[in-house]
Amino acid sequence: MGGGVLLIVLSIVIPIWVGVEINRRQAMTRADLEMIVSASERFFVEYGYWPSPHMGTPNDMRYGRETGNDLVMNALRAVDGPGNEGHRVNPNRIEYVRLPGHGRGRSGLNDAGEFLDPWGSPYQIVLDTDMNNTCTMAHTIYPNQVGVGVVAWSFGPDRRSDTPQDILSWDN
Ligand SMILES: [Ca+2]
Repeated sequence: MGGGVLLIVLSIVIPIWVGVEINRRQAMTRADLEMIVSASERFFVEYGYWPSPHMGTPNDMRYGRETGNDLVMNALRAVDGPGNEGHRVNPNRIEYVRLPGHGRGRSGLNDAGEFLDPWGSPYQIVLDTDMNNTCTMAHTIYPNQVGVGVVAWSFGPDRRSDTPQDILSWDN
């Protein structure tokens, strides 16, 4: 195959591959967001509170920004660690999620136990810690989410929040 032909073939194949890879990561992300929400809701059914050491905190807690999402994930994973020391938040030690380690192009846990999306950014999670049946959204363009106790989102391929590439657990 001549070099020119090879370049033409690559110029066609590489964009297709990039598109397939983005779709694959977005699908993985949507599944992760659904898992975070459904696991948190099952946790709530069991305990009557959200998987957080901050229940009672006004204005609701956001995880993945100033406070790591490992505090939520440790409770959901039944891990004795930050946020769930001595299994105090999940005393029945129910394992709501089981997650692999983070890898290139693959979501999972980093060494600190934070749940990262396929692009390496921590998932953002807001829990209704003041129990007023609304997730108050702080430091974001997104409006408060009424009638839900947990929302989550990913920064998406650009690794920045509040951009059109964000992937949301709710219908915006
Ligand atoms: Ca609230």
